[in-house]
Amino acid sequence: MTFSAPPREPTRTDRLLAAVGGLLAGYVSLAVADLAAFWVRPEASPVPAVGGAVVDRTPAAVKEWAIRAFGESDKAVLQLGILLLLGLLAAGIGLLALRHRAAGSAAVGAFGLLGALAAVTRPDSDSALDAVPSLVGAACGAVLLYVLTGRLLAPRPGTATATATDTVTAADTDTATATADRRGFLIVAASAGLAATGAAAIGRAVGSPVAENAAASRAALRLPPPASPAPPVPPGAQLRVPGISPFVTPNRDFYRVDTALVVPKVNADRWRLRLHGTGVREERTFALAELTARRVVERDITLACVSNEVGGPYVGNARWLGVHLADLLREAGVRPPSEGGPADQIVARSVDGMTIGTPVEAVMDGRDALLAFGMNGEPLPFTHGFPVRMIVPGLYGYVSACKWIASIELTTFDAYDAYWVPRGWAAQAPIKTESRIDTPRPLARPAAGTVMIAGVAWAQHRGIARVEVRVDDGPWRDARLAAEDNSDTWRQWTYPWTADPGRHTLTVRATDGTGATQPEQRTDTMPDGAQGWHSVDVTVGPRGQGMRNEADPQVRSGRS
Ligand SMILES: Nc1nc2c(c(=O)[nH]1)N[C@H]1C(S)=C(S)[C@@H](COP(=O)(O)O)O[C@H]1N2
Ligand SMILES: [Mo]
Repeated sequence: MTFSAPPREPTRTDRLLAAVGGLLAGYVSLAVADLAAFWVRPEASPVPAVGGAVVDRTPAAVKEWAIRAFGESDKAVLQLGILLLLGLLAAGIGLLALRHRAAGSAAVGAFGLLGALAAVTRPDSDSALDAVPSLVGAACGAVLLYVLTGRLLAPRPGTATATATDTVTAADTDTATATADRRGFLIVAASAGLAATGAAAIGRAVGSPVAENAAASRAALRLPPPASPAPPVPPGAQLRVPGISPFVTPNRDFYRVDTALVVPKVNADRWRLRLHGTGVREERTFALAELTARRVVERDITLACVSNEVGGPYVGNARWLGVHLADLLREAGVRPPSEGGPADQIVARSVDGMTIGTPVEAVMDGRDALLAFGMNGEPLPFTHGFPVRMIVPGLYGYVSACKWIASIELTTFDAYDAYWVPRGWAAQAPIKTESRIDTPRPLARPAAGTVMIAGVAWAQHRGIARVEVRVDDGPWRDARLAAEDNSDTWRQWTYPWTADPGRHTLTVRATDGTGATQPEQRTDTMPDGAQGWHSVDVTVGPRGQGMRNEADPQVRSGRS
């Protein structure tokens, strides 16, 4: 009697099944890990953890390319890329397991370790527990692969029988064995796949308890009435022109730019803000209720991203509710450099480890630099930094607008480079004077006659003094400016154009409150923000033909 099977050459079907087994082991690993992460911390799930590590190590040029190529889907594309790569590796591991059963499982384990390492070395990881999802997932995957490969390599009972009785032909044995082994494989594979999918579905339906608590804390937050309300938006600030960006960007349409692959869901009840560093008399920690109990101010402020190309969508205007950061700093004994203070940089750290450096001078020079908890009448959405974020009028978001803020450290620009600085972006970045044509949209085909050219212009904290429009190489003509809300907000503008049939290039430029005009020269977004005139090419059809300008809204609300 022989009990061990003679080694046999795997058939093509064996290899195919082995690759499927590898894929399935990978799938089960990720599904189990993701489920485990619900209880530990959603961010500790392997794909976002590895993705976050990739994001942090991505050269700025690649990040710029990704934003340009994929826009706000860049994160989805990254995670899809990771999944595809993992899929290939998993299939390869399946084939490896066919040759060396234990090696296959060890390889799954190695990936688990890699995921665990990525999770615990994320800047927001504060506990070794973050390793658990990847490890548990990989353990399940490794066992499954071992069992599945066992089915494929199973000793051929037929061979043993044949040796003992010598009555079945080789061909019969092979067929019988193959069928039996593969049936076992398929049964195990299907059960494991179904179990993992079912568990993942139940997990999704129940939701992460971590996120649930955060959502409950947000729902329970009552925004305090402002002691200093924002003046009502002047009626003339919002023009009635189809296709123009609305003066106030609704929260759901507000652009989102951050490095977070999983939106941090912070429980406001447990949230604390730590204030410390050079020149702080006594380190302090604030709970949300301590902030909302202070003198609350409400302000309209337009936020812009340094990654916004000329004519791009990463700019939006909202009504923020919060407290003046300068007051907190003064109470803590902080003086700006102009008063002899030792710190010239505020480094804000978020719960997900982002660091954002802001000049102390700008925060304390009297502008409405806010620790904001309200956005357009509701608590900050999770995507926009709940429970508290910074907003500093006049500075690009990456040097001012820290979301999910956890601490504020007073330091110097010499002593510390915030996240984007070693990645090639400027340490100091005031928002550049810019204007954008919202309508007509590029390549529109309006009918000849009066075409309303309209858009927005912004030069936060300097204000917009003038907007001019040029058709082809004609003279610059003054656009009509909408009423100004305040110098920290963008301004709508319109220009009724008497359009003749043919191809035309429309160009806009703005002049800010200091008298500086947006230059023609295009600059790159890197290192400190794109600038240059925005142009749109249109083809005007004969009167009464072609699409009407009004039917052609371009940038509806600050995003493409
Ligand atoms: N924690 C955190 N805060 C952040 C960022 C980030 O990646 N992480 N991105 C900054 C950048 S680059 C910009 S432009 C603004 C965008 O804010 P929004 O997503 O609310 O529009 O947030 C800033 N605050
Ligand atoms: Mo940004």
